[in-house]
Order: sequence, then C-alpha cells, then structure tokens
Amino acid sequence: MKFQRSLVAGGIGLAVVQATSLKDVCTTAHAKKALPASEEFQGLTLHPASITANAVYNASTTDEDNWPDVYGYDYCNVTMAYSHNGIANDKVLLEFWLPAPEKFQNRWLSTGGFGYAINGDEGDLPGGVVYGAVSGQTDGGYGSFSTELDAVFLLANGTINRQALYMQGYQAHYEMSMIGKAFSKNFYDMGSEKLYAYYQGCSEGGREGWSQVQRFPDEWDGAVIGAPAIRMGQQQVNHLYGNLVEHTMGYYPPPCELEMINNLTIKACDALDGKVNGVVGRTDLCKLHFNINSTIGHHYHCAASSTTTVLKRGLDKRTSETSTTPAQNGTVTAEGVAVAAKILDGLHTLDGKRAYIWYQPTATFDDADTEYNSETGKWELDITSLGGEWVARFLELRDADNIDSLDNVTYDTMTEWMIEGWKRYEDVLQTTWPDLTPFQEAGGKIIHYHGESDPSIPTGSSVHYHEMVRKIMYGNLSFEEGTKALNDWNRLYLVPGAAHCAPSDDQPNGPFPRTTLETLIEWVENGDKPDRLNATIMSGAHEGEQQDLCAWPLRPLWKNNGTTLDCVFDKKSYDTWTYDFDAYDVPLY
Ligand SMILES: *[C@@H]1O[C@H](CO)[C@@H](O)[C@H](O)[C@H]1NC(C)=O
Ligand SMILES: *[C@@H]1O[C@H](CO)[C@@H](O)[C@H](O)[C@H]1NC(C)=O
Ligand SMILES: *[C@@H]1O[C@H](CO)[C@@H](O)[C@H](O)[C@H]1NC(C)=O
Ligand SMILES: *[C@@H]1O[C@H](CO)[C@@H](O)[C@H](O)[C@H]1NC(C)=O
Ligand SMILES: *[C@@H]1O[C@H](CO)[C@@H](O)[C@H](O)[C@H]1NC(C)=O
Ligand SMILES: *[C@@H]1O[C@H](CO)[C@@H](O)[C@H](O)[C@H]1NC(C)=O
Ligand SMILES: *[C@@H]1O[C@H](CO)[C@@H](O)[C@H](O)[C@H]1NC(C)=O
Ligand SMILES: *[C@@H]1O[C@H](CO)[C@@H](O)[C@H](O)[C@H]1NC(C)=O
Ligand SMILES: *[C@@H]1O[C@H](CO)[C@@H](O)[C@H](O)[C@H]1NC(C)=O
Ligand SMILES: *[C@@H]1O[C@H](CO)[C@@H](O)[C@H](O)[C@H]1NC(C)=O
Ligand SMILES: [Ca+2]
Repeated sequence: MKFQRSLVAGGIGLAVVQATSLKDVCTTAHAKKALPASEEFQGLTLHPASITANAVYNASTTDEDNWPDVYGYDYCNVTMAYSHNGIANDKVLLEFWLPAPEKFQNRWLSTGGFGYAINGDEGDLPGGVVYGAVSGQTDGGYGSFSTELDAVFLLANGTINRQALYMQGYQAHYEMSMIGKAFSKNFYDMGSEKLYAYYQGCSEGGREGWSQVQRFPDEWDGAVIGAPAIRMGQQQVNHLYGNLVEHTMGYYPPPCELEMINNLTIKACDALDGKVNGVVGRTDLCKLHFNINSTIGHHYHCAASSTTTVLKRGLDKRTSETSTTPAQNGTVTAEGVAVAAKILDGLHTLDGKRAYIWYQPTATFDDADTEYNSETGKWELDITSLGGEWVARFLELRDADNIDSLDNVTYDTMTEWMIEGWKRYEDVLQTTWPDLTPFQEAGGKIIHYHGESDPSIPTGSSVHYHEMVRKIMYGNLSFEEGTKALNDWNRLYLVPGAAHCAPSDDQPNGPFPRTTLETLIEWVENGDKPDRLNATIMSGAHEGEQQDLCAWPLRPLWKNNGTTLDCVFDKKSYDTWTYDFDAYDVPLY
C-alpha cells in the first residue's frame, strides 16, 4: 500500500492508485500485516492475535502544557501485546496512536510516565499525533496501562520483582521504541524513508528519557526531557527532609506560615530579574540577596477549608482524601523561619557535610506540610508518602505506602538511606551516567527543561547533572569552550516561576515551554538551534503571549523596565548552583 505523498515523490501511478485514508489502514488486518516478525527482536515474542485497532475522528485537546491547542485530528488507536521468552505468564501491552496517513510526517514519539507510572495513561499520546508522529506508551508488563510500578514492585515482602524494576528502569522503553518504529514503518509502507524518533516526558518520564539516552545512542534523534526524577536514591528520600527538620527542631509550622514565608520571598525577589511581574526569574539572586529573617513578624491568614486533596503517592496523582483545616491566623515566628531556612539549606550530615540539596527559594513547601489534630488543637508531623513509600517499599522491601514515624531518624540516617538506594539501584533507577558521547556522536539532540520553582524535584538536580556531563565529556576544555560544545547538542533551560512539570499557581504570569517538541523537531530535521526556547504565558493578564527562555548557564535579566530580555552570565549566581557533595566518598553525578 502506497500513499499519495510517496507516489508524488515517485512521480508515477497517481492516476490509478487511490490515496489511502485512515479508514482503509485502521483495521486489525492491516495492523497484523504491519506487525514485525518476532525474530527481529532478541528474546521477545510478538502476539498478532492480541492486536486491536479502532479509528478515532475529530479529536481535540486544549489547555495542555506541552503542546498547543489542536482541534479536529484523526488517528488510529492500535494496541498489542508481546512477551519475554523464558518468563512464565509475561505480557507487555503497547498502545500506539497513528496519525491519518495524509498527516503522518515520518515521526515516532515515545511518551513516559509520572510518579511510579511508566506511562501517562493516554494523556500524553496527542502530543505526538499533533506533530504527525506515531505516539506510543507501554504498560511495562504490570498488567494494565493504569498499573504503576509500586503496585507490582514486591513479589512478597523482601522479594523484589526484578523484571518489573528493570522494565521501569530502562528496558520497557527500549523495547517499545524498537517495536513501535518497525511497526510504524510497515504500517505506512515507508520503505527506505527515514523515520525520525523522538522522546518526550517529564518527572519520572524525564528519568525514563535519560535512561534511554544514556544507554541506547542510536534509538533517538532527539529527546525533550523535563524535570527528570534522576538520582533516585537521593531524590525520593529527600522528600522527607522537610519533615525531618520539623521533627528534629521540634517545631511544626502551620502550613499557612510556610506559605506566607514563601509568598513574602516571591514578593521580595520578584524585581531582582528586572521585571516586576510576580515571577521570580532569578532564584539565584534571591539566594544571594534575600534575608529570610525579614519575614518574621508578618501577619498571615488562611481561611478554614475542607478540601479533597489528591494524595500524592510517589509523585503520583492516584487517590484522594478529604481533610479539614481550621482557619490559620497568626504571625510568622522565628521558629518557623528557622525551620524554613534549615530546609532551604538542604540535607547535611551531623558533622556538616553536604548530602543533598533542597528546592530553590520560591518553591512551595508542600513536602513539609503539617497536619492539624483537632483533639489537641495542634499542628503535627505529617510524613509525606512521597518519601515514606520509597523508604518502606524500595529500601525496607515492605508492602507499605509509608513509614510510621521519624523517631530516632537523624540527618545521618537520611544520608545512609540515600546511599543505600543509590547503591542498590545504581544501574537501574539512579540514571546519572554522565558520559553521553555515543549519543552525541550519533547526532542526537536534547532539550532539557526544569521549573525554577519546582517543589518536588530540585531544580539544582538538573543543573548538577548537566554540569557533570560537561565535566566528564569536556573536562579538558575551558568552562566557556566546554559549555559551547555541550550546548551544541544538549541544552538546559530553567523555566522562571514554573512548578513541577507545570506552571505555578503562585506565579501565574510565568511562561511555560509549550512548543518544545516542535522546537526539537526543527533542530533535528532542519538544523535550527534553539538559542532561546519558545515559551507561552499560560494565565494571567498576558495569557497567550510569547516569552523566551534562556539557555543555561545564561540567566534572564530584563532591561528597559522589563520590556527587553537579556540572557547574561554572572559568576556569583552560577556559583549558587554548584555543590560539593562531600558527604560521599565517591562522586555523585
Ligand atoms: C468535530 O467536533 C466539534 C466539537 O468538538 C464539532 O463542533 C464538529 O461539528 C465536529 N466535526 C465533525 C465533522 O464531526
Ligand atoms: C484504544 O484501544 C484500547 C484497546 O481496545 C482501548 O482500551 C482504549 O480505550 C482505546 N483508546 C481510544 C482513545 O480509542
Ligand atoms: C500566597 O499567595 C497565593 C497566590 O498569590 C494566595 O492565594 C495565598 O492566599 C497567599 N497565602 C498567604 C498565606 O497569604
Ligand atoms: C537569621 O536569624 C537567626 C537567628 O537569630 C540567625 O542565626 C541567622 O544568622 C539569621 N540569618 C541571616 C541570614 O541573617
Ligand atoms: C486574626 O488575628 C488578628 C490579631 O491577632 C485579629 O485582629 C484578626 O481579626 C484575626 N482575623 C481573623 C479572621 O480571625
Ligand atoms: C508485609 O509488610 C507489611 C508492611 O510492613 C505488613 O503489614 C504485612 O503484614 C506483611 N505481609 C506479610 C505476609 O508478612
Ligand atoms: C528510639 O530509640 C529509643 C532509645 O534507644 C527506643 O527506646 C525507642 O523504642 C526507639 N523508637 C523507635 C520508634 O524506634
Ligand atoms: C583529556 O586530555 C588527556 C591528556 O591529554 C587525554 O588522555 C583525555 O582523553 C582527554 N579527555 C577528554 C575528555 O578529552
Ligand atoms: C512560540 O509560542 C507562541 C505562543 O506563545 C506560538 O504562537 C508560536 O507558534 C511559537 N513558535 C514556535 C516556533 O513554536
Ligand atoms: C515600568 O513598568 C511598570 C509595569 O509595567 C509600570 O507600571 C511603570 O510605570 C513603568 N515605569 C516606567 C518608568 O516606565
Ligand atoms: Ca520578576
């Protein structure tokens, strides 16, 4: 079956062969014919009988952070299963959304997960279809597209499901892209035409992206990687640090107090980027110039609320819980500020060595939220399951969603937890291999972004990895030359005011990089290097307006009363983003 586009290219047969429509190709018979042979994939068996196909017409997606509004697109939804030879009862599900033949642009897009999920449960698939790419998601072999790793991670208390662990770590994405690319080529009868391969994901999905770039240099032409949950050994334990500071210092601030401290921080640091817009574009200058003690004595008030909050389990949005909080009315205390300052300083061992970093000032203190006890009338420790589940399930190997207490846990215990997870999962979830030479030599391109006010994965985590890659690959070059060489194919953009993989409610006038896959495609396919990254203001008075993001290590600085954006280098600011992790006796990448 040939399509009009390739017939035109061939220049013959137009009069006799009908152009193929979505209706013609979106059948199980055609999908079965397009399924590659199992022999093409070592160790796998593909199951033609499992194939389903259904056409979807006139779909629309709007208000998405990662691609613009699109109305009225059509696609073919194909699902299939394969299994690993030698594993009993093994079944991995794949789902592909294939654009209508006349809209297909020789592209493949893999999409990743969030929290402990390995996919976005169809939510991310439109992001490729709108750019003429076949989009794919995998279920990792966990039983369904909505089953997440933590649900299948233990075969019994004490026994890791290593197949699931390694599928999540990197194997499932590799297998999906190999199968999906071969399937796409057959489905559209591409012959020897090039299929461009892309990856797009944020958070755990960002980690999954790095897992592929670090291991499989020929798999991708380019990857969009947002706020990656890399350095997982440190990352997940770190969620508990705010709680441990409160527990150690013996002060449990009402959430409104920390919120007020943060609001005052945003207000005080807003102008440091040269534009008074409620957005802190320079948290580095905020670190250098803002004294958090200045918030002491300010009055705060938060109304009583009964909220059904999404329970954040492992960064994931899965279940919800209704909680009632009373009105909070008070003044910011010296104790509250001491707790906030200690949290912002990041985890250090008892003898003062740095073990990890916290979020930037201006990131909300969500991890450190306390809980109201209506019997005692006091605010109490509320251990976040984001960190607690990691310790219970992934370190202690118990089928539990959290730990019960932080009694007897010290800053040294936390450091030991970090080392334990780092060692145990170094080859599978740590995902910080810093030598990307094979990927660079294969011509791959990376656009990496991270919200500057991310309250769930430290912005500095992305900066640190980026700088480690520079040092390992270009350590012989000067800082300027090494940066130039790295930026030639791998760019990092910090997003002013943005939270975790999304714009922030507290800084609503901030931009968000909404057309990044398009920018990556232009870089890969046309050689257009993104010196700055296109972003869009997603809410507020200037909603819809365009705003550029600066490429690291350049930092934004507005001139002419906030009307002209400069991207500048400033050594003092840069130095606030570099860390010496001297709590460890081996390098932390
Ligand atoms: C496509 O959907 C829109 C609403 O989403 C509707 O207004 C329009 O009539 C539909 N078009 C067709 C051809 O079905
Ligand atoms: C895609 O196909 C699967 C399997 O039939 C189905 O569960 C899913 O709902 C379909 N999705 C869409 C958008 O059609
Ligand atoms: C902090 O700012 C946010 C957004 O501007 C606002 O909704 C909230 O009420 C403020 N919190 C406090 C404690 O003032
Ligand atoms: C804030 O106040 C505390 C307690 O008085 C003091 O130890 C600390 O040095 C002060 N911090 C700054 C940055 O001035
Ligand atoms: C909060 O406390 C202040 C004084 O501490 C008082 O004047 C004000 O009325 C209180 N506000 C509310 C809403 O309770
Ligand atoms: C597994 O661990 C959980 C959490 O510690 C415990 O509640 C459960 O009883 C254990 N199950 C078995 C079979 O020991
Ligand atoms: C903490 O340590 C004390 C003293 O060693 C011990 O009595 C207590 O049971 C411990 N608490 C927990 C929760 O382990
Ligand atoms: C750095 O220079 C040394 C000595 O000349 C050489 O062995 C090494 O391969 C170089 N490394 C890089 C990353 O260029
Ligand atoms: C940049 O973003 C604006 C919206 O802010 C959008 O209109 C424009 O198409 C984007 N440009 C590119 C090249 O993606
Ligand atoms: C600077 O910009 C702000 C906000 O747009 C405006 O209110 C103010 O008048 C401007 N100042 C000057 C001197 O133009
Ligand atoms: Ca600003």
